[in-house]
Amino acid sequence: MSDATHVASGKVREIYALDDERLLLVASDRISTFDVVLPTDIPDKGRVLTGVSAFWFARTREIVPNHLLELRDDGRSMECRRLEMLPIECVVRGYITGSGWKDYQATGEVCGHRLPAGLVESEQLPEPIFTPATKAHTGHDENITREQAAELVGEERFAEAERISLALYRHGSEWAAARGIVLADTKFELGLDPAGRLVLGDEALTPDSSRFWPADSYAAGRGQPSFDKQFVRDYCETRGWDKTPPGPELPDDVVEGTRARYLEAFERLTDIAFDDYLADPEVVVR
Ligand code: Q0Z
Repeated sequence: MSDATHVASGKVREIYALDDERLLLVASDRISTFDVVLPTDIPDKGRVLTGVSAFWFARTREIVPNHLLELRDDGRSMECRRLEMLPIECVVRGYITGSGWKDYQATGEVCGHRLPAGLVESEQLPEPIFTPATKAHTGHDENITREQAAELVGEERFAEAERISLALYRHGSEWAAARGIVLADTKFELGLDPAGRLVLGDEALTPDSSRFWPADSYAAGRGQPSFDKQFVRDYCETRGWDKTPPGPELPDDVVEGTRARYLEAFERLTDIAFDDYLADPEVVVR
């Protein structure tokens, strides 16, 4: 870490430059809810997210190459190839929720996809849809139409990004469904390598980049509990917090319950014991 230069901070992650070609992505144990980072960490959350991402990178290489070079022994950092990131977020939705549900209620469409009439909140879509968004530097990503996205990256890139994103979502959602987890939607970040080929970057199919719902309590027609963050949200609601910073400190039982949910997500998705990951992070890429 000593010769790495800090280059960017996300809400819960940091990026350092290792050299001209390589970045170090470090996932902290910070947690955000209602868009605010809370003052209390969830121990091992960063390791769960890094391990889950690395797991998917190893298992989706036939769909698309990815930026992962090496998983570090700390289990929370990965060395990556530096890419030229596309200026769009590649979102795929299999269920109608979040901003997609808002847009559908207002217009009957999401990102230019006309959807069947009469859908209810959280309903599964007839088929997954690619719903690109712009990267907003402040506030929220904004959904854009396929035409707007194609203008930003070019028609051919757009078509390729859509095909890759849908293939990744189909793979991930089938794998997760077989393990009792509904992958409602997810966001990918694609970039170009020096040869101009599309490469999967950032994190992939993690609880922070996706909505995971427990399949056993899923029912259309209402909002769904989050697999990982529901204890935190419920606690914040009982506190009557106005959702502006600073957020509340979390009591030990909420921290422990949330940590257990992250570990459960890791183990259900990977079929690997989390202790085995801590002992040797490379187990997820073998
Ligand atoms: C990812 C982000 C994070 C803050 C830039 N392989 C790559 N090449 C070039 N750029 C990126 C990547 Cl992953 C890149 N982000 C998102 C991640 C903290 C922002 F850990 N920004």
